[in-house]
Amino acid sequence: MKDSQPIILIGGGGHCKSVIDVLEMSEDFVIAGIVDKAYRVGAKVLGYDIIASDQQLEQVVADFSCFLITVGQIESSALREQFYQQVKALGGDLAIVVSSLAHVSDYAQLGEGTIVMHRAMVNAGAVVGCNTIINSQALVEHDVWIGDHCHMATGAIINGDAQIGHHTFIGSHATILQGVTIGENIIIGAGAVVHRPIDEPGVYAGVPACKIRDV
Ligand code: JB2
Repeated sequence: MKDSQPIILIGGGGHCKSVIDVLEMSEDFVIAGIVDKAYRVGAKVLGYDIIASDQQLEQVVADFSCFLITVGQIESSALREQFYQQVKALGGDLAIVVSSLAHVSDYAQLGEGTIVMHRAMVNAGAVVGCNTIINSQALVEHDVWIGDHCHMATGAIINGDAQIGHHTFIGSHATILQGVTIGENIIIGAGAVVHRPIDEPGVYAGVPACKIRDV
């Protein structure tokens, strides 16, 4: 039997619950505790203890080596990125987690701190950056490039050769057509269809997707 590595989760809300479910099905990790806001220390998430607050992170990184940022990301990636940078600066390692129900091609690459959740697929030639969420049932097709601190929400479809810049969020069931490039700091609303390149930061929605506001 192979050894499971203790892992600390940072952020104990809804996304953390989904991550716990992924980790419990993995033989690679055992959940050692959760870090959340100070007032939540002592509470539990799905039976796992919130063992420390952000203020105690330095000590937690001294005691453990492997981490995953489990604060979610609906619009801004700022909090996820802040914790990612903090853990790295303190010398911690960010895990790469792939659900046993997901498929990641042997010809794809995932960056540190990235999770591929249940029933998601990352196909051949795809490159996914660091601290990115490929959420349940998302599809990342062949040769797609996705940057750091992104979130492909549940059921999002990123077709072949598309590119997604850093800090960009693709909403649930949005579709990015083949070869389309989306820049940094862009939010694509749920169900949108993007058929042309987008480079100006902002929130885009609809079919075809149009800008509806600034971020
Ligand atoms: O400053 C913070 C902080 N602010 C919020 N420090 C720490 N350590 N944790 C913080 N949090 C924690 O993030 C909250 O205490 C809470 O545990 C969590 C936010 O929980 P919530 O359930 O509101 O959202 P989420 O970020 O876990 O999940 C969102 O994103 C997912 C991808 C949700 O909208 C989910 O539905 C979605 N699937």
